[in-house]
Amino acid sequence: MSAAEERLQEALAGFDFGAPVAGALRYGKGHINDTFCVHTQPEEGPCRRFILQRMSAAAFKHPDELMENILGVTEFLGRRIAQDGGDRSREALTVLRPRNGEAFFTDSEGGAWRVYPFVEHTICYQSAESAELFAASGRAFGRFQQLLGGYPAETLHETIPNFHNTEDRLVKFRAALEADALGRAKDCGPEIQFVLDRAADCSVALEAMRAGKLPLRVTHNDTKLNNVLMDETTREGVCIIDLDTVMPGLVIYDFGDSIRFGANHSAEDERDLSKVNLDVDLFAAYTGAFLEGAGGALTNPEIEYLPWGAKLMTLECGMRFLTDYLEGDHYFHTQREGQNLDRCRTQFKLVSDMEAHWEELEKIAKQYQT
Ligand code: ADP
Ligand code: GN1
Ligand code: MG
Repeated sequence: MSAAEERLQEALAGFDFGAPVAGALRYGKGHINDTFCVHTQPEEGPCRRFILQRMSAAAFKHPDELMENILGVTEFLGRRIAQDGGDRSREALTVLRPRNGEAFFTDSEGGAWRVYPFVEHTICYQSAESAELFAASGRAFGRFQQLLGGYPAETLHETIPNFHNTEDRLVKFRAALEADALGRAKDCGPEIQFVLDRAADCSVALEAMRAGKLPLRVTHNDTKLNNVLMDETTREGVCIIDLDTVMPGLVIYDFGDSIRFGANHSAEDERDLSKVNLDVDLFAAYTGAFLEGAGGALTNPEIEYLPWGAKLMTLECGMRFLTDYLEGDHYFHTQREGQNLDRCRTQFKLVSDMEAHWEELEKIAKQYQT
């Protein structure tokens, strides 16, 4: 048995799944955590599934603080959903504590593991198959924003410091470029120049925040389409997942990250850049639905800055992929060489498209200002 398999077996033994475990298979397309789907085999009744995750040690330095956030947020969401007459076990994640009663299980090498019951009868999409589906995801993320409106932000730990601080991401990019530890900078001259040409953009949202135009709220911060589970029948959003980065942030980050990932028809690591194009109709569909889901929570300046949220999240994500490429792919999971550089290129293609369609994007957002 490999060391990784041994740690997995330790983690499985650390939880009571209510029935014997029939197997645990790698699951999902997340870039950060190691995710497994656990199948149980009860003597009677149907098999139940669980999501078992080893939290990324590269991303999260304090799993105790991370899980404190998640326990607080899932409990809060569960209560709000139940008050609204919803099904909290389906519409919010539930943490299954390990046998020792703590918030997560620690294996013999210090790996931190957690378990959620699998939210059944849902689909996790990797791309928006239709404007309706993308709009449904927008409604769900907007509602999430509204539900967390009253959450005590001061109790949240910053699980990744400066997560969407684009100025700080630029500083980190410059440091990686300066170090050029693997001699890879020579392969990405145009991408490096793309960032340097947009250094001033990195301050736009932060300047607006410092000027008091954009308020800090409790935000999700990782609103890709594959972080919301959709009902397999109605195709409406059921449950927002991947709560690792719920922290104070700007609402335009949540809007923007969804656009970055979902408002186009190609994979994030597509190599043929002619296939990577911003779909303005998807942008428009998401905008209306997100604002509807948020139920009037956004102020006029927040609505005005939505296109900036899209551009900045895309630029920042491209910069993060490029930084990881320059540093040797330590942060994002990769399945092939050069994948982080390919991902960076798709992001920059989308940024260029957003710049080309800027007036249209501003016009769409403006319609919703009161
Ligand atoms: P990562 O941070 O690596 O993206 P996620 O928490 O997003 O990890 O989980 C990875 C994938 O696992 C998701 O995209 C989704 O497909 C699946 N998943 C996670 N939690 C659940 C759950 N409770 N029920 C069903 N599927 C889930
Ligand atoms: C990661 O965890 P996942 O795969 O949902 C990353 C996001 C990036 C995204 C790019 C904690 O999201 O910030 O935007 O990859 N999550 C973290 O696809 O860094
Ligand atoms: Mg995820």
